[in-house]
Amino acid sequence: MLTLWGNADSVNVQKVMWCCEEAGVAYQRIDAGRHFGVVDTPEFRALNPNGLVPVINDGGLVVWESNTIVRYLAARYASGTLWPEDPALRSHADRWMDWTNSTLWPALVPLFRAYMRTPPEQRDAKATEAARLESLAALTLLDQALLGREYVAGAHFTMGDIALGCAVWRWFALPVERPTLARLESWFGRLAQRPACRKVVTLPLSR
Ligand SMILES: N[C@@H](CCC(=O)N[C@@H](CS)C(=O)NCC(=O)O)C(=O)O
Repeated sequence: MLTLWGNADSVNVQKVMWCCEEAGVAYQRIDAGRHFGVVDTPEFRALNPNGLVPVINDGGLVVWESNTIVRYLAARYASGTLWPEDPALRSHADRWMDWTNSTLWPALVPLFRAYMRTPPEQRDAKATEAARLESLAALTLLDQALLGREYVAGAHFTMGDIALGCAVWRWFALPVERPTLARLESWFGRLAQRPACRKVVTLPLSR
């Protein structure tokens, strides 16, 4: 059975859990990261020298970096579904996975930290508003890209929706002003109907 290290409320760990659930991969999860610690132990650093979760061990193969894990699992266990076999289609899933880490998540992180990790009296209102606007700009771009698409790679749910959906859930779950982005909301509504998403992603955010 695959072993996954990481706390269940981590955005990056949720990508891996959601992928396993969709692909029907059985896994055991070991709490690590945040208040669970573990990530600074020599044993964990031998698995991931970065000291970050998620990490998996699948039959002796250790993999870290959440999007790499999702790609590995999709290619190995869900080829033709989560992993589009057509390279052109796959490039759409891939680009939104990379965009999640390069553009959307860096915009969302300060917003997430302000509301979930900072007491109200210590919040920097200006920086928080700047983060909201930056997140909104990124999500407006995504909303436009979803024109004529059910999912980010086209007509079918893929690994691209998993990585992106975990980050976008934070936007919807945070107590921020959200102008209507109709295509984004419809797309996320489709993701949120999936039992695997409801089981491991669309849960209350924890502080
Ligand atoms: N680029 C990495 C980032 C991993 C990351 O930042 N993980 C966070 C949790 S989301 C972490 O391990 N933080 C240290 C901790 O929780 O102790 C990935 O996508 O896997």
